[in-house]
Amino acid sequence: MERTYIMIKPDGVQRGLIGEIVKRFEQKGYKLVAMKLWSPPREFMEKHYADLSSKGFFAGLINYMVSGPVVSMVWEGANAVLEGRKMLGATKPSDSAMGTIRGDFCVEVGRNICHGSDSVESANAEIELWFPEGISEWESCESTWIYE
Ligand code: DAT
Ligand code: MG
Repeated sequence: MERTYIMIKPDGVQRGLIGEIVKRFEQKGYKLVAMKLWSPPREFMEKHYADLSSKGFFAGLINYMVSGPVVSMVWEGANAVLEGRKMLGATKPSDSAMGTIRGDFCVEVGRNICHGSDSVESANAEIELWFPEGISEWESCESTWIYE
């Protein structure tokens, strides 16, 4: 089973969208294996977005991402990385299909309410970065009704 790192950004938390976003991943059939609400320091967020450090929007992105607490989660399931990205929608909300989280709940790329790993490799690195304490292994009673 694949695991992906999904994060509700400060605007998603402030706008009361934690439950809605968690609900969508639960209802899809993915399993929550790690979750915390916290405010990581600026240097930590810069590490998370290190590959974007040369972009003109980097400073604004980091200011936004440390403007309040975020919800960090790991969701597990078949093709969780790619499917998770589909559920979030395109990076720019104006390109995000209706029915996706970004398509349904936000307007601007700089306030796009959620993050999802973009590959299995980056998911593994992000899970290690955000959950050095490890994740919870548990058996879901739904698994035989979700997978054949
Ligand atoms: P994604 O979050 O879909 O993986 P990304 O990794 O390319 O997209 O960028 C990370 C975040 O940076 C993105 O969610 C919002 C912000 N961002 C990306 N492109 C931007 C732009 N052109 N202007 C402002 N913010 C941008
Ligand atoms: Mg990205």
